[in-house]
Amino acid sequence: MLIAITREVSRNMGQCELSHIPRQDIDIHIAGKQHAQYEGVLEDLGCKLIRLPEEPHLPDSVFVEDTAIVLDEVAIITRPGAETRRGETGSVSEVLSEYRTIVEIVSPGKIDGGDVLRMGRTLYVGITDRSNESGIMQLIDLVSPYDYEVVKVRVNGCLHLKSAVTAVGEDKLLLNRAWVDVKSFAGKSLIDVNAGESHAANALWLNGAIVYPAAFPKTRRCLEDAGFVVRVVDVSELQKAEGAVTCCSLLFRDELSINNEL
Ligand code: CIR
Repeated sequence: MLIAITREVSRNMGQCELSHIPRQDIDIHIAGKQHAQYEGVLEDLGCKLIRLPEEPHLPDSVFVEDTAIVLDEVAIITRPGAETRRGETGSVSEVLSEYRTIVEIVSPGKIDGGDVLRMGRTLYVGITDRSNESGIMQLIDLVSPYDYEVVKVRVNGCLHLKSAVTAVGEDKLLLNRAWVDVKSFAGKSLIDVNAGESHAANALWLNGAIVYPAAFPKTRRCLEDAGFVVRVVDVSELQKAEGAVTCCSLLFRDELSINNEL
């Protein structure tokens, strides 16, 4: 069983952080509906949802992915790169402490969960404006006792590593190679986004399906033609806040699933 932590859209999401896209009006009502549909798809795909209440004073708080890195053995509470987002971690830490031992990234380190891509026992970590050397060194110290390797990846032109590349299978990646150094992913099978859809690399691979934004039909067709099961969600209002599909949930296995596998 997978557990998904989500959080209701803040009514002030219009005041979100933006780094690489221009500000546009966000319809909060539509954003809330889109978010609810996204949650419905996660449930359809077998997740048990833990929905956190709205945090009106934290505009970006729907993007829970950035607040933690949850592994089978431990949960690492991040120190988000944007100061305005640091208040988001406490409530997530509280929930996660029921499921995992909690450890934390501390100042001067900063790291956003959107910069951490796990594939098996490898954690690829983006070097971005949101995640610095101190944060990454702390992460290495925290996860090496559990036998994870950390690979640093240069990212250019987008917010997070997972804006540029996400896993769509055990060793398959969907990526925009203009934004990420592909040499970091030697040995993996690579699927390129359509050249006209630069933001199309953020996909959520979940229980055999891919949760994927409606905004990228050409890349989606390419995934479907390659045999992937794609569950399309319209997240247009969340995209105006520079978010997409991985960022709206924190997914982790419950203890029973972990023990069954051992
Ligand atoms: C931010 O700039 O922090 C938010 N407006 C968007 C965060 C999206 N997070 C993610 O993709 N992991």
